[in-house]
Amino acid sequence: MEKCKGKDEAIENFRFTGKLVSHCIYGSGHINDTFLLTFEDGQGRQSKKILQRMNKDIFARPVELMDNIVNVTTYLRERILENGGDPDRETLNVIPALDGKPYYVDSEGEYWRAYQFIVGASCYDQVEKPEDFYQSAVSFGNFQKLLADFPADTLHETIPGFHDTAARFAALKRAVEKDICGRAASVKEEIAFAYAHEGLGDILGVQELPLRVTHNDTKLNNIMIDDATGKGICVIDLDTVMPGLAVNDFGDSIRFGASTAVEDETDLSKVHCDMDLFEIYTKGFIEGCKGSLTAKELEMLPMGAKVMTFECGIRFLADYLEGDHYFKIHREGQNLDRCRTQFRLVEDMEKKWDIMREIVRKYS
Ligand code: ADP
Ligand code: GN1
Ligand code: MG
Repeated sequence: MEKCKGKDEAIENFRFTGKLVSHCIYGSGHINDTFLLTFEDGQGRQSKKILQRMNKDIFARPVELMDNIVNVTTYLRERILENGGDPDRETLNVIPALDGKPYYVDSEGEYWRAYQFIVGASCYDQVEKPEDFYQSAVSFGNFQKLLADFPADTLHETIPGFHDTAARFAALKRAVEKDICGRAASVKEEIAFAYAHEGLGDILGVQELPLRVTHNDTKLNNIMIDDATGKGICVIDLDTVMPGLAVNDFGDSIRFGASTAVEDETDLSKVHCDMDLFEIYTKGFIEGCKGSLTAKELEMLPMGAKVMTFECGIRFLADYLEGDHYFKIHREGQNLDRCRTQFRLVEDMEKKWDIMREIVRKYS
């Protein structure tokens, strides 16, 4: 059982029932500290819960963040019920703290939250079956469609400028100039690649793309696929649900799920953007959005993929230069490896640009 300061205190302060029988670090998210807790009742029946220590370096206003999550999940619950679905499995369900708040602040000032564990479903770090990727596309498209009438003005901006690619580029430039870890000289090629693609930061902003309530972090491992039916059951990781662009949600899924390699692959010869997976996702996302995407949004889907991949690459590079304080790493150089896979994917998309556009046209 892993040690983590404040965890035991947090466990005692949520409305969990039964006796805690095990707890372990869980999942492969880069941001929060996630734990799986197992409780047992008097009859020996087990139930699982997710406990998370929110990353307050990244989410500076955890109370506002939880306000968003409660509002969004309450809204989704109503829509899911209207559609005859099961809100206990199809949306996150927040477990309140003993004082009724949707979070607990421990004696060190760390913020914790708890969710019902979604049973009989799995998250994937890489596509194992193309059908899973298709299912994730339908779910992310549908998620956006479900939130179409959510009052966007009630949402707090949890990370300002989250997908402002031009601002991300400016942040990279500052990181290069400051070079606080003395790493810039060893990543000249990556910096040159980023600088040569600076223009990508300005492309989406000048298009007429509607602001929608979007997820903004549509990685394959932020969706749960039902083990029995193979259907995309629940969109999770709602920390960045904010007004945003549909093409970015599309693009972030492509950069992660349509890659033939994991995000931190060190052998770049394995890294490609797979056009069969691109096609499967395109079909599913457009279907999931159920006719709500405008002609301009459809046209810009490939650009969303390229921009999101580039943006993620420069974020990884900036974090590497700044000493890996944003994205969790499990080995030295991991953020640099992540940056390299993203840049390789951008190059590959450039080679396959006409094919990508043709695929989008086919389903538009
Ligand atoms: P991060 O922001 O660090 O990515 P996530 O909220 O995505 O954190 O959670 C990390 C992982 O924990 C997910 O990828 C998933 O595997 C698992 N997880 C999170 N919430 C649940 C849940 N309610 N039920 C089951 N697994 C979950
Ligand atoms: C982070 O939280 P997680 O691991 O699902 C990040 C995303 C990046 C992604 C790269 C809040 O996502 O923006 O695209 O890592 N989330 C945040 O894998 O910064
Ligand atoms: Mg996540």
